[in-house]
Amino acid sequence: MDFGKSLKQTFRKIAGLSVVDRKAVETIVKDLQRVLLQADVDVEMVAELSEKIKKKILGAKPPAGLTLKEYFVKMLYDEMVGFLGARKGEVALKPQKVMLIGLFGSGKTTSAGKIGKWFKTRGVNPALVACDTHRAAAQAQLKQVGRKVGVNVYVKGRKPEDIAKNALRDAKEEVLIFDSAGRDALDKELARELKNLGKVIKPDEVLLVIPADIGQTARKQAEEFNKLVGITGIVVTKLDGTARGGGALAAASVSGATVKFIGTGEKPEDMESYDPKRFVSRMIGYGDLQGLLEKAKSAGIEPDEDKAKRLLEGKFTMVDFQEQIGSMQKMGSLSKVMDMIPGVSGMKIPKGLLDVQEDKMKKWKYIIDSMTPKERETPEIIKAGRVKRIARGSGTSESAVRELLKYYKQMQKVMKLTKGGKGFRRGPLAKLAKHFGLSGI
Ligand SMILES: Nc1nc2c(ncn2[C@@H]2O[C@H](COP(=O)(O)OP(=O)(O)O)[C@@H](O)[C@H]2O)c(=O)[nH]1
Ligand SMILES: [Mg+2]
Repeated sequence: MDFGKSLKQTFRKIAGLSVVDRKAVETIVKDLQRVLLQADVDVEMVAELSEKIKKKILGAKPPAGLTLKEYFVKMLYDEMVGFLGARKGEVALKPQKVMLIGLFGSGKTTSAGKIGKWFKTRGVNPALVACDTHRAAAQAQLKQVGRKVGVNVYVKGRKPEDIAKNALRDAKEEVLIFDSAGRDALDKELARELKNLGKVIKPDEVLLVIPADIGQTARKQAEEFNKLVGITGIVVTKLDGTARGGGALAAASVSGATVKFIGTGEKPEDMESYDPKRFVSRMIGYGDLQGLLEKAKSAGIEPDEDKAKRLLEGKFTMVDFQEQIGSMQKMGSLSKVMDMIPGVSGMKIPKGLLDVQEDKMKKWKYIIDSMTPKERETPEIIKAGRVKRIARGSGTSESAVRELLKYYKQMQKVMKLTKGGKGFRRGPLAKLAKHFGLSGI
């Protein structure tokens, strides 16, 4: 099973714990160890992390507003983020020279095209330079890659240094990405070739390309390359095709180098700048858990067990809706909030539901204020006569009242969907969602 799926299950197990005692923590840590070892993470690193997690959770006093279990989830999330990358991999969007190095088949040529596309879609004009003269078809391959993503490829010259020199002289593009030759291992010959090429290029970035399937060996490779030729960062490719991606990322992180890009497929668009937070969030399917925890805090939303229970039972009234509107206003746009809620982020929600404007929400608040308590509890009784009265009382229009009622009905439908949805009503994530009083959205 792949790393992301197994890790997600471990998080679900935490959310499903009835008590967080020593035994429960031991079980979770064992589970995590199995997941990490399967991903080819170094044994010592696994042992170290296990001890750290145990120490942090046993006898811990959770911060205000979080239960011990929620704290456990958040702590493990933070630890995983740190484990899979000390830093976010930022590559500046500015004119620069990027040199790609690495062994045979690691994905240099493919990555050159992908990184070119990455710059291009961000408005910085790139070109590729074909400095691999070692393999016969290498230049033709790069040309093809360049055609695919619609960027120039410079090939003039016989030796790698000459090709680089010519490109540096001729190219008008803002970013130059230099492809280079690999070998089966980092031998003297390759080291010398890369050093010479580096002297000519004077690159701003030297990115070592490493395939994820080499797992923990990534550390040794990164250290060796760094010692012999110097690197500014790592590109981890082929994360899509292996269960060992976690091991490779963790190993790259301890080598001291920053992973700047990750390759997640063979297509030109399958490359992204690496953000460990986003990577872990996406893997465990929590949306941006961190962001939600922080936002919920700053918005001062207190857990409301009663309300949450009612919502989870599918009793969703205008009163709940009114409260939700209040929460939404505090937390920003509804779509932002939705993205961050466990169990909801992956759900199909009618698009219109998310595009409610601020001023509309305000209007709706006035409208609900103008309803009688009975109307709020059973909005179905609001027919033409009541619509007129409410419109007048709230200083809005009848069409605004009708629109709100329609929206409310749609919301109820979504509620019914979430009721049956996995991991939301009954699932282990429900509790966490409850904490935010947002379970009904
Ligand atoms: N699935 C997958 N395949 C990749 C990825 N990156 C590169 N490849 C494949 O790996 C093989 C070697 O890539 P190439 O760029 O020629 O490696 P190079 O020798 O370092 O230049 C090719 O078949 C690529 O299509 C990736 O992120 N995912
Ligand atoms: Mg190549």
